Amino acid sequence: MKTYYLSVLITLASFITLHAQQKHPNVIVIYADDLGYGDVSCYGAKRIKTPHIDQLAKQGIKFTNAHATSATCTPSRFSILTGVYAWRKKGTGIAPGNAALLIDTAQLTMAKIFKQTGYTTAAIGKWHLGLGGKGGPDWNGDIKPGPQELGFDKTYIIPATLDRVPCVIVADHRVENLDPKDPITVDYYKKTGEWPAGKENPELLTMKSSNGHDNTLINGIGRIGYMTGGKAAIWDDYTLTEKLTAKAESFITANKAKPFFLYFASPNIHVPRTPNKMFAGKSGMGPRGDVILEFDWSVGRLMKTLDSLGIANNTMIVLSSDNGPVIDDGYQDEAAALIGTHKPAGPLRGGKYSAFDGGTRVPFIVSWPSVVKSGKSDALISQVDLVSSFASLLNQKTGTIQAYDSFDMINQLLGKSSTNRPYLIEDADGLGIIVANWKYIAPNNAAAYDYSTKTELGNTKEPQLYNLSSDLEESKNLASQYPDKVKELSKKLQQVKDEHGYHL
Ligand code: NG6
Ligand code: CA
Repeated sequence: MKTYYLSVLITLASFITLHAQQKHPNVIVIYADDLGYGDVSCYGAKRIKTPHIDQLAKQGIKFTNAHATSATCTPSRFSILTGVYAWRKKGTGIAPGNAALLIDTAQLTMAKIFKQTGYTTAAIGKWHLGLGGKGGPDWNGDIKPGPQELGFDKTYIIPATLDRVPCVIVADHRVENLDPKDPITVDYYKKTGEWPAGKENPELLTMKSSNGHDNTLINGIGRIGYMTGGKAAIWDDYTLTEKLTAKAESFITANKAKPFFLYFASPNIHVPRTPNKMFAGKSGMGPRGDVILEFDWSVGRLMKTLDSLGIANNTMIVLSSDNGPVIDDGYQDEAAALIGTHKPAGPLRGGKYSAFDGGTRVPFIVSWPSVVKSGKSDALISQVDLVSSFASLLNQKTGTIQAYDSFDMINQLLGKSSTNRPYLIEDADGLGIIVANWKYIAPNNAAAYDYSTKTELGNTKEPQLYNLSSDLEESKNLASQYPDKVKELSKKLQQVKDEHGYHL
């Protein structure tokens, strides 16, 4: 009899633990930079193999119609973290490296949702949402407000992008390894200090620019913006992913016993592409392909760490990218010459910076082995939805005032529903809207083509209407054929803009 009760108790206890765990899984958002819809093998890439990402897709759900909110980085990051479209707020375009923090500290964020539920939270990797108060960051003092004032307990970040100064890591509120006797100065308008610039000393370059990127030379690579000082703090481009991955692994290990949330924003595969020697030359596609391998490796490392700690089953991983792919983004790194038959945007038209789907439709994978069954989902979903979906998972209210552009799509994320978002907004130079299989791009005066990146930007002075189910490549503008559809979608777009304001 005794054994009977004991076994009932044990079963009950393990049921309760499992249930508690399933309510509070660890959550990792792995956010790649400029990784295209067609850049990973589970989304159709043939010339490049991404076994770890493929494994994640195999054990979880591969979304085919998931979008970043914008075709560039800063606005997409603003939206994924706040649940609000960046185009509603002025000054949320690609941020210089000395921009002030772009998110109001009173704003609800993804990190706050987890923190309020008792999670330990961390942001590791690329930030690119500004730092510091009005006037920007004090690189030599306490750098705040920043991610820590937005709900992240621990932070270890690249302030802006790999190609923007200062090329230093900010650990919590301080520049890591900064020698106070060698203070940092940053200027985005004029040269500061004596460090050579690519423009003046091209003979010192180890990687030549193809467009811009001719200001201060750091590690032989011309950057955007000028800096001087902080020599001991300068990162090593070639081992940066390795370093950030190790940091993420220690965070996971240190918090294995209680729920954690990790926002791991990889610097891959943005320019300058500087693969670790483990990957240099391995893809046969030059540095662009090599850093895809590097990204895949870092994903694998995180998965292995979870496995070895016995917490993989109860960890939810969401993997995606901040915008679509670009081949030449301003450095001569052979990306175009070696691309061969590889299609970074897969079947989609356009890429980074573009209003076509190549700009925002990106890989999006959700894995949570103990809860999510393996599969594929064609549900229309936006990264802006993660805030409300996580809130719903944790039984929290986003308090309608805050993450107002974020829809609760937790059932779609967990594979329990494939219902589309009622509409989805894409932001490039102007706005576009998708409703079911129809996509409308509002007329706008920006250039239709960018000659430096060789990207079809998709801007025209005429309205554009595409049927994505029969014409995924957005090749046939049906606007004049379906004027009522154009009217309906442009009205819907205007209504969404008017609901909470806009500046675009
Ligand atoms: C562009 C840069 C590009 C990249 C991009 C931002 C030039 C010529 N081009 O202005 O290299 O840095 O900004 O990329 O300087 S993002 O992914 O962070 O949005
Ligand atoms: Ca990006």
